[in-house]
Order: sequence, then structure tokens, then C-alpha cells
Amino acid sequence: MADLILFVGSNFPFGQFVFNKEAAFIQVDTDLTKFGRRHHVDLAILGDGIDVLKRLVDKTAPRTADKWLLANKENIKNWHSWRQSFYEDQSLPLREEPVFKEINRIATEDAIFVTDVGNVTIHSVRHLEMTGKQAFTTSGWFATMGYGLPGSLGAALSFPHRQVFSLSGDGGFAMVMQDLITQVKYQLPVINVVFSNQSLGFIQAEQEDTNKENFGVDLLDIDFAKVAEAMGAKGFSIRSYEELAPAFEAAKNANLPVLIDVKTHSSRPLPVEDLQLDEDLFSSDTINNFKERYQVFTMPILKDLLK
Ligand SMILES: Cc1ncc(C[n+]2csc(CCOP(=O)(O)OP(=O)(O)O)c2C)c(N)n1
Ligand SMILES: [Mg+2]
Repeated sequence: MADLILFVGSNFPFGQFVFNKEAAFIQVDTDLTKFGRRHHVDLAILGDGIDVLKRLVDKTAPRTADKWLLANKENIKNWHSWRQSFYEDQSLPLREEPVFKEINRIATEDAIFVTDVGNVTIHSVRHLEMTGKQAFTTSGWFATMGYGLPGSLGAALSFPHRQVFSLSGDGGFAMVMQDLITQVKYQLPVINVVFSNQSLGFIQAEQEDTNKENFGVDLLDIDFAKVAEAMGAKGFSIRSYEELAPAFEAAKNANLPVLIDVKTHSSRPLPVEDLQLDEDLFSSDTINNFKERYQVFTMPILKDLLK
């Protein structure tokens, strides 16, 4: 649990579930109505986040890296190399990582990613290698499924000279797929990627977490590429690793709406908030099952890095 929280330009709506209520809280924002919304504030600074951070750095003296910082640096390095180790994974149905490798490969320096709601949000946050000039948006507070495709219309119309992706799950995409007609009507060159895991994946995971039987989460195997073609967009249906690169290459060069429907596996993303890897807390059976299930063999926990 953190004892100090530096909250910069954020309105993190789920903060109440994760913040230490006792922590000291410094909040920086350009909008004073945000102060104290998620946590009591000990120090409120009205100002631009980047500017305030720069000034704070100027006011402080450099210090040598301590054990905590070094362990965290090692931890984040391990995390990135773990997730990137699946970039070339060819197992079927495909994992999401090879798809993101392609998205990252063809994304322009200032591309806009409009992400739907579900496991697809978790994967996007983890695997988009953002350049700093790119933009990312999702339905953060209301978590509205069906945000991806309509959001991409707004992005493409507002920023006609930037590359726009919509990234959706099969559930979220099916709710709004008629909006492809608008992309076609105005010839908006959006690259729509659908992660078809034939599941309301996020809810499937939620049912597991709350000890419920899976109910109402299975989806049909729809050929979204054909749907796209029928509406006048270019469609690709991807079932194997080899098909990925050519489809994304074509999407990169197409000057019209494209839909890439990737048939993916339906396993949930690694639950980082509930790792079962600590020998002091879990039996070796539990740990081994967890490692096997999520293929996490090479990532020590932070506690071990701090030893
Ligand atoms: C409009 C709306 N309905 C229901 C939900 C609850 N919900 C959150 S994620 C999710 C499933 C998303 O499924 P899918 O789009 O296939 O993405 P996946 O999790 O499989 O990646 C549901 C039903 C919601 N957030 N918004
Ligand atoms: Mg799905």
C-alpha cells in the first residue's frame, strides 16, 4: 500500500477501490472541481501536469537509486520481456500478443487508438507500445461496450490526417457493427480490429472471480470480415499466424475502411491484481497450476526482487 499518492491530471474513477485511505495525497489538476473527488487531498496544486512535474523535479536534488527503485525497474523490465515473449507465438487459436505486434508495427507515430470495453481494453493497455504522440481513448468511467467503432468515426472525422484504429472484442463490435456503413459512406480509412474470442471474455473472468458458473457469455463464430465486405469495407478473416502480417500490411496501405477479424483464444489475460506466485501465501500446487495456466515461468515476483 502506498503511503504517498501523487495524482496528476487524473480522474481515476476506480481509485476508491485501490487507494490507501490513510495515504498522503498530492493532487495536480487544471480543473479545480476535480480536487478531492477520489481521495482527501493534503496538497492541491492548480496547474498543468507536465509543467508542475518539471518544476517539482527542478526543486529536488537527485538521489542515488535505492533497492526499491532498482527492484521496480527490474520488475517492469521482466514484465515487458514476459509479455513480448508471446509476440511470435503461433499457437492456435491465436493469442492477442501477435496481433498487437502487428498493430504496433504498422501504427504511425501519431496514430489514434479507440478501444472498446472488455478484455480487449486490458490487452490494449498492456501491449500498445505508445510513442507519446499517439492517442488512446476508451470509455473509462461508464465502461460502455460498443464504444470502439463509433469512437473511431469521431476520431477519423476530427483528425482526418491521422491514422485511426478501432480495437474491439466480438461482443462490443457486434453491438455497433452497422456503423461500418458510416465509415464506408464517408470513406474513412479506419483500421478496425476485432478480437473474436467467441466470448464476453471480461464477464467470463468476472464469473470465475465470483465463483459463478459461466452463464450467457458464449458468442457465435461470426465472420465479421464478410459482414464488412457486404457493407463495402475491406475484410480479412485471420485464423493463423501467417495470415496476420499480410492483412495488416494491406490495411496499412488501404485508403478505405478495413476490418481485420482475428479469431483468438478465450483464456483470460494474466490477472496481475491476483497473482498466485508467492510461496508464503500459496501452496506449490496452486503456484504451479497458476504458472501453467498463464505461462508465467520467467517472471519473479517483486518481493523476491527486493530480497
Ligand atoms: C453496454 C454494456 N453492456 C454490458 C457491459 C458489461 N460488460 C463489460 S465487458 C463485457 C464483455 C465484453 O466482451 P467482448 O466485447 O467480446 O470483449 P472481450 O472481453 O471478450 O475481449 C460486458 C458484457 C458493458 N460494459 N457495457
Ligand atoms: Mg469477446
